[in-house]
Amino acid sequence: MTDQAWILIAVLVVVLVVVGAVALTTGRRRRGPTTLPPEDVSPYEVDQPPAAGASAPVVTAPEEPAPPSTTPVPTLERPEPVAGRMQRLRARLARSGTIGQTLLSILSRGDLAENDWEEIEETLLLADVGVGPTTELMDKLRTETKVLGTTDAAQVREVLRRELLELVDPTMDRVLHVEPAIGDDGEPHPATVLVVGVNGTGKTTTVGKLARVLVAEDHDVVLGAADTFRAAAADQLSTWGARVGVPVVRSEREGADPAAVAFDAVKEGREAGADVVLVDTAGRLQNKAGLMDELGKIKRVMSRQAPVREVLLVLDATTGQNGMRQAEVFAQAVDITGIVLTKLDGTAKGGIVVAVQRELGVPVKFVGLGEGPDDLAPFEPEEFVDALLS
Ligand SMILES: Nc1nc2c(ncn2[C@@H]2O[C@H](COP(=O)(O)OP(=O)(O)O)[C@@H](O)[C@H]2O)c(=O)[nH]1
Ligand SMILES: [Mg+2]
Repeated sequence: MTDQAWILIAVLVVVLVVVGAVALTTGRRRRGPTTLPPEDVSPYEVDQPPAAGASAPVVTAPEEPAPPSTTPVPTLERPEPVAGRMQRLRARLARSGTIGQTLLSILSRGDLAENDWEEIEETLLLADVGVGPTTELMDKLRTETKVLGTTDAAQVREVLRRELLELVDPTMDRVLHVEPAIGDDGEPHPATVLVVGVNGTGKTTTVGKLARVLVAEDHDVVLGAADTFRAAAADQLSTWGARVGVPVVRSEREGADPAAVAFDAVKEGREAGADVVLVDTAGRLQNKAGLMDELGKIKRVMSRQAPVREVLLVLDATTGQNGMRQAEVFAQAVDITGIVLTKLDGTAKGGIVVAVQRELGVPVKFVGLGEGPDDLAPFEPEEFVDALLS
């Protein structure tokens, strides 16, 4: 063979090696461990969903022409606009509506006797409004109905509407704060949101739904699967992300340090120039000290990349007083900035909105009203009270 032929062969080998290496590193990106100090740092991976309209990678064999690809092109879902969601889902509050109707019918009897007031009290307590707010509302209603001196349904309704609305407090700031911000280093950093709560309350679902809310509002989102307790939790989140083209940072290993995954998610968010990073957590309520340690560490470690703007507590509206006790424990472990009340579609105990806000001094920012992907609505006090009275 001639020298040229040898050179040609050498060049071909080099080209093949380079092409092979590139093919191996594209597709799914895998990373080695980060340099995070936490004891138990895990390698993690990013599920990069394909961009809209992008075709799946096709491997071609040199000898035969590639058959037409039958892999379906993944199409991204377009989440429903956020405005007006609570109105759309209003019918789902129908069960909660019985509080308002019962109160209206009692108040319309006029000239109420003590047993009528007891009935009102019982209605409010059964709806989980809580003892303090119930007493407060009853005092106001006693005075107002006396002043009103009428059983006119429309007027009684107006009084009740005004008082219920005051109880729900329309003045609270219910905005999810994900506005862009510049860090101490002068660099823009993503707004980060940590989602906490007991197992089964709907955290992962809520993170998935929230991602859709943010995508609907044109945000670039990254999700962090810091529930490393069960691999299924990360899979669940990956599915949510893939549907709307949102990358999910997760650990390859069950039982990895959740703080390391949360750290990596925020890091990935910074590097990708995302504007919001949402981090899902496990809901282990071992004991208060353990919970404080774990959530405190996750929050601290995330803050190294970007300040944690929101800590959302997810509460299952159907769990009543038990849920309230859990809420208190979480509030002691980490500074909650907002509440997401899930499963409000499956309960007549809508009064928990009032009770939990009072107890924690933090607004309900979103409500879950079903299992559909867009069944999460920004909480609107007027809509809520109107639904109770409809
Ligand atoms: N009806 C209803 N079900 C919900 C709602 N939010 C969550 N769920 C369901 O609650 C179950 C537990 O949710 P998941 O997100 O896995 O809870 P996690 O353990 O806190 O992460 C799932 O079956 C969800 O579909 C809601 O607003 N309404
Ligand atoms: Mg979960």
